[in-house]
Amino acid sequence: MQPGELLEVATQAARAAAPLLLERFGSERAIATKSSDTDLVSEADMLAEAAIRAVLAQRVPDDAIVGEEGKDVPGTSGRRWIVDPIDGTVDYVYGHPQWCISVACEGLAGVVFDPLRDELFTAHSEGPATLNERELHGPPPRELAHALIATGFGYERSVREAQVAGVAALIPQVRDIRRAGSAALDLCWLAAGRVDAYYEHGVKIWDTAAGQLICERAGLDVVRLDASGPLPSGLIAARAELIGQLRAIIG
Ligand code: LIP
Repeated sequence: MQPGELLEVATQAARAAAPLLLERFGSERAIATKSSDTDLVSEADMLAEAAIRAVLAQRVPDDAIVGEEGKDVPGTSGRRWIVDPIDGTVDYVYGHPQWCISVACEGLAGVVFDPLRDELFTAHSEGPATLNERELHGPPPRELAHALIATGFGYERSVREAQVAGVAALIPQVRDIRRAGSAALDLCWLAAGRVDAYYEHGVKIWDTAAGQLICERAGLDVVRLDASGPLPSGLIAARAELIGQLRAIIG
């Protein structure tokens, strides 16, 4: 399959989960917690991932699947799908309108679908990043002091305590920060120029796989942040000239 065909599969899979998520949004309750008592999972997460997996099983049955809520599926094709049925689960459960569906064929195609706004962010390895078929090229050049920075915080107290130092050092030196609650949306909003940079320690591959490709195809740099003490590894994404300045501040 060519990257463009894989993108069509990713789009079909992401859209398959949207109706049930929209129907349950605003009345959903968490059914369990995971890494900490604030890391929620809902029945909607489980149902949405099942809908996505059903499309992948039918369209690309020989491919591997890694999903936030389900068991890994080994494959024989060499391709691996990375699925987050609701990125922004806490937002979703609270009725906070900032969540999305993220489906990636690792390194080849990625879709982030925001059903509330009907915004479909896409990219494949041989084409542009797009929002509802309009090409994306990231934010314009801006100096750090005028930059709007998206970030997020971990579910574990020890990680959050370590993240405070970085964000405290950052806030006086930039325009402002934004904490949307969804890494996938943060990355896509960066590709769309709605923020100037995004960084976060502790994000998982299913949070970022699609959004990272969309940022890269929009011409942005996406760089790994190494683990440091209690801070787990993560990533930073921005125009190249901002990456070094931000890393010097957040450590
Ligand atoms: C979320 C990430 C977000 C992070 C949240 C959470 P989830 O993923 O997308 O960037 O700050 O703590 O991890 O759990 O909603 O799929």
